[in-house]
Amino acid sequence: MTASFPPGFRWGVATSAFQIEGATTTDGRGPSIWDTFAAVPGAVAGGDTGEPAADHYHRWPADLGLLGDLGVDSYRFSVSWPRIQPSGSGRAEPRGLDFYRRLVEGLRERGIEPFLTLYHWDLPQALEDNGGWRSRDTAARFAEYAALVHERLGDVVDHWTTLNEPYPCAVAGYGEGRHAPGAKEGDGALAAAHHLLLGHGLAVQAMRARATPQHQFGIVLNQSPAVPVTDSAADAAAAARQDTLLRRQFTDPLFGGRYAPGLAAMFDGVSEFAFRRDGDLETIGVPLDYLGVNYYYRVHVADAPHREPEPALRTVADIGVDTSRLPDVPRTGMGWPVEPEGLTEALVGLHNRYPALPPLYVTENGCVYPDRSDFADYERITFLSEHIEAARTAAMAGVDLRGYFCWSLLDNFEWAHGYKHRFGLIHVDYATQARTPRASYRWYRDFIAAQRLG
Ligand code: IFM
Repeated sequence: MTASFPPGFRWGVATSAFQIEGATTTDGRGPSIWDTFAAVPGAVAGGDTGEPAADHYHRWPADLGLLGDLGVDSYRFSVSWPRIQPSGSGRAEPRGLDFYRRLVEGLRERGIEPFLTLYHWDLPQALEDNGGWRSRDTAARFAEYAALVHERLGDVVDHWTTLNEPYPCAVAGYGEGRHAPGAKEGDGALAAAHHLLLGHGLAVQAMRARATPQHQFGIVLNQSPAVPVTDSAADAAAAARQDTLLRRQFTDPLFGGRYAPGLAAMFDGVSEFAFRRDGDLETIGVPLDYLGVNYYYRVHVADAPHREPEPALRTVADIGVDTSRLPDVPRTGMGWPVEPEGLTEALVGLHNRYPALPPLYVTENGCVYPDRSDFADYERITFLSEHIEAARTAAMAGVDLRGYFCWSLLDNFEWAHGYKHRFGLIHVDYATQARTPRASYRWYRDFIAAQRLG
């Protein structure tokens, strides 16, 4: 691999609060929708919950040591909203803010740049009880919460990400019911997507009002380009619908100044989009300093009948596509097709589509494979090196790419899959909380060191 990333390119790893922290009732933390959802029998594999996760809430000093030894210059993590506002609004819980302050100060002592994400799916349950992201009020609450965190940490954090992946929040959470809060709706899920974007825009405005010049504001989107399984017009149209739902529903308002063309027609009879108000597009389209791209796989799409013929009864995920016909390529332990070229395609595609696109980071990329007893995860090393090469190809093609974050530092709670699937460069024994770096940890450490030598 040629060492030709731009000067100053950042190398990091990513985690999120609910997936690693545990300590779900400690220091005044309130319940989140994922605590509630995980308690529903059958919702999460193995009946797993946010306990113990990787007990990072107590073991963060040792985890900082592992980050330091890895040699990353940047660390992407999220703040747990229910630690800061246990019931979703009102004054901040100082113990929650103090935890993140200690973490960030520890990062800075090691010369690691904190990339803070405000929302990685753990909505305070109290807000869900008032409608959750279906409700416009949640967008306003999110901006208040963002301002509280920004006020307390603005002197030690420069990179502020509002949302991680609003697509699964809205579609898996409010449409398919696979994620918290477990709803299966049409209009409600489309409203959730809109209010997530609105909350993002309001939060950036609130933080920017008191920002210093070095503060950067961004959002993270998952990008899975849709590929039609044949060259038929019907499959091409199905792929376009898939891209509209997963990508353009978010990227067009954020970077194109408009709602995605085709979205309203796709959901004719499902939603009247009455939740859109004058001025929302301007708020959502607030200029950003960066866009984070999470890439894992492409979606292969065939045209198919709607599962529910009656539009008024359809969920948001029922868009007349079949995504089960996978290509004949290797798959990860989660069954996801390994297609590094999809990362190049995602980055170059964004660059070509949106002239006003801010600089990009790859903010998540990683994989799961069954472990060997010696944690020699050669498949992960191959996966990461091929995807880093795909990112480099995009940078060479003119994409303003500023960094790459591997998902994830530690094994963690993989949402509805529970603890079964392990994404970590570091193995976590959940019974003892012992950390064991995998071979990929050493590979990434050596790779980063080699990049610095040029
Ligand atoms: O674990 C998740 C993460 O929380 C969001 N992006 C995808 C990862 C792997 O599924």
